[in-house]
Amino acid sequence: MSNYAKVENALTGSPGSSIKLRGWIHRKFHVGKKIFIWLRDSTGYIQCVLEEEKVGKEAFDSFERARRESSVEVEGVLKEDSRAPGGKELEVVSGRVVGYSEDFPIKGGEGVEFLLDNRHLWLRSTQLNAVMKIKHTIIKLLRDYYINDGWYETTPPILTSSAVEGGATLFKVDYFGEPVFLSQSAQFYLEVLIFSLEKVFSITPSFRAERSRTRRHLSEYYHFEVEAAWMDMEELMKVTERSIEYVVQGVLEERQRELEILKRNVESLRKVKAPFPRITYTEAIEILQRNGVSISWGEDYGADEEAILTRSFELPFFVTFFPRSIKPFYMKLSESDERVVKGFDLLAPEGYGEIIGGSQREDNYDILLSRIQEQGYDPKDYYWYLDLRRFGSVPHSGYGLGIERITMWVAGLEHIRDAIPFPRFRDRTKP
Ligand code: NSS
Repeated sequence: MSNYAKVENALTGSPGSSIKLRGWIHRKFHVGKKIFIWLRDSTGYIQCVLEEEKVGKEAFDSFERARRESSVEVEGVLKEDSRAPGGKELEVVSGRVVGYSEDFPIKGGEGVEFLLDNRHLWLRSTQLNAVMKIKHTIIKLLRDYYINDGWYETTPPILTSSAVEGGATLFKVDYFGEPVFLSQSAQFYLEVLIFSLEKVFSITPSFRAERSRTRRHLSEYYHFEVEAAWMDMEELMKVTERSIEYVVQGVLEERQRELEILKRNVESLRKVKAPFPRITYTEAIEILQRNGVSISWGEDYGADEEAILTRSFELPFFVTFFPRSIKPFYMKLSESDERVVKGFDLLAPEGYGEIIGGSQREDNYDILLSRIQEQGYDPKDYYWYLDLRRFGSVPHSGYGLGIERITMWVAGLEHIRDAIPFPRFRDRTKP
C-alpha cells in the first residue's frame, strides 16, 4: 500500500518515470476513444489519460462507468504535456476503481445554505482544502513560536462552573443534574497554571452563544490563549506582535500555492512586520468621530466601527486602555487613570478588525473583589480565582486569539464560516 506517490511529487517528477497514484476523480471527459480524468489527492490535481489498448477492456469499462468523486488507483508513465494542468500528464497502464460515486450533488453554482447542508462533501473543494492547509500552518507556527520561546502547552477543561467573558453568551449544559457551562475562554485556568509553569498557552474550543449571524462570529471557535507570570501589558504586546509577524511571514513562505488558489493579495501580508502601530481607545473614538460615526467616550463599538479604524492602518494595530465599564472585571486598572484598564485588542487591517483580545490582569485581592462586585457577580463563584491573589500573587498578562479570525484575515476570506470545517452558529449544528 505504500509505494503510491502524491500528486505534487508527480507534477515535479521526470518524464518517462513510472508512477502509482491514488485519489478521487475530480473531473472526467472523453476525447475520441480516450478517457481523461483529473485525479485529485490531498496535494493537488494531475491529468491522467486512459486508452483501452493500454489498460485493457475491464479497467477501461470501469473508468467509463465511474462518475466524478469515485476513488481510484492508477499506475502509469509521466509525460510532459503543456495543455494539462501543472504541465504533466500520466499515461495510465493499469488502474482500478476503488469506490464508485453516486451522482455528486455539488455541481457548481449552488447557494450558501445548500453548500452548508452538504458541508461533508463540500470540504473536498479546492478552496476549503487550501484554507485548511493555511489554518494548519498558522497553528503549527503559533506552537513553534511559543514553544521555542519557553512557553508550555497545557490542556484546560471545557466544562466550567463560572463565566469568564460575562453571562450573556454562555451555553448551559446539564452535568449530572447540575448546571455547568461550555468554556468561553481558558484564561482563568491558565492563570492558575502560571503559578507552576510561569508561561503557558492552550488551544481549545471556546463557545459563545451569539444571537446574530455575522461575518466574524461563530458559536464554537478555536481559541489560542497565552498567559505569563512576571509580564506586564507592554511586554506582552511585544511578544504578541513578534509572534503574529512570525506566523504571517511563515504562511507566506510555506503556503504560497494555497494563497494563490485563494487569490489572496500577498503584498499587504508582506508588510506585517513588528512593531505594530498603537492607539488608545480615546484616540480610536476620535478617529471614529472624525469619520462621522456618532459615538462618545465610554461606549463600546463593533465590527463596523473597527472596519473604519482599519482604514487608517496598513498593518495590524493595537487599541489600548479601554474604559473599565466596557471590559471584564479581571483587567487591571491603569495606575495613572483609574477610569481605564490595561487591556489591548489587536485589529487586523483590510477591514478584518479584532483578532486578539488581551490584558494585564488585576493581581490585587481587594481591587479584584470589588471589581467582581461592581460588575454584579457573586465572589463565591470565583473563590479559586480570588485565591490566586491570596497565595503569592504576581503581575501577569495574557491574551486570546481567535484561530478562525486570524485564518480569515490571512487567507483573505469573506466569511468566518469558511475558516472552520464544520461551522456552528445560530440555527446550524449539522453536519
Ligand atoms: O472575548 S475575547 O476578546 N477575550 C477573551 O476571551 C479573553 N478571556 C482571552 C484571554 O485573555 N485569554 O476573545 C478573544 C478572541 C477575540 O479577539 C476573537 O479573535 C475571538 O477570541 N473570538 C471569536 N472568534 C469567533 N467567533 C466568536 N464568537 C468569537 N468571540 C471571540
